Amino acid sequence: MEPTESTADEPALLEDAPLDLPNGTETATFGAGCFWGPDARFGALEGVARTRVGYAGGTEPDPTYFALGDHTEVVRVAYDPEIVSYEELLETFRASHDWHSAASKRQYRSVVLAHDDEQYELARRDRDAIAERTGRSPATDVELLEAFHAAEPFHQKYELRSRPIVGDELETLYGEAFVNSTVVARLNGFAAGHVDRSRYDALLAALDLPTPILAELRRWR
Ligand code: MHO
Repeated sequence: MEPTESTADEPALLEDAPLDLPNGTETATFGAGCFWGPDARFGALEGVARTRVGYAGGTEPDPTYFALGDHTEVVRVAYDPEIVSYEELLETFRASHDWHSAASKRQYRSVVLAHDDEQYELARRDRDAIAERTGRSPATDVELLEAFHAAEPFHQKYELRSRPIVGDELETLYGEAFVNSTVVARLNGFAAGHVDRSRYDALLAALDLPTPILAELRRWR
């Protein structure tokens, strides 16, 4: 993609969506039921730079929402480990879904897809610790990630996208940047009720968006 030239009255959001994330950014992948929910939960977290929903954990080479094969709905999270740890992401993962009941379908199973041996060990340990603490055995699978297949644009940042006015306008304004932006991830989290008011106010104060969109975003608080 060509870099977009910036003009004085252009909203700040585009600059917030660099194609390459800084060195040291790490990635984590979780399946926690319908991916719309965890997309918003993780997007709200300080230290999370980007979220994307998709399909993983199966063998079908080219899954789509309507031809999922044996894959599971997952969210992929790019994060700065200096701000948020993998253990903290595991807590958010637990809080995002009912991890003690087996899911109705493989599409919605509880799964940690580790990107390396360290994540794998941490996720296994977390599962054992939670079993010990609660006396209930988690339905969570812990596996190594093989491939992530991005879901259709319609599913990305779904909570925000489905808000009247704002979702459509932001998506039209930002195109690709809508999915990649950290700010859009936070707004998606706010749309689902996961960002508190003072953080939301600080976020809005820093945004240089067209007035009608900002006015609508302010109405949500
Ligand atoms: N219950 C949701 C699931 C969608 S999710 C992307 C629905 O069909 O409305 O699996």
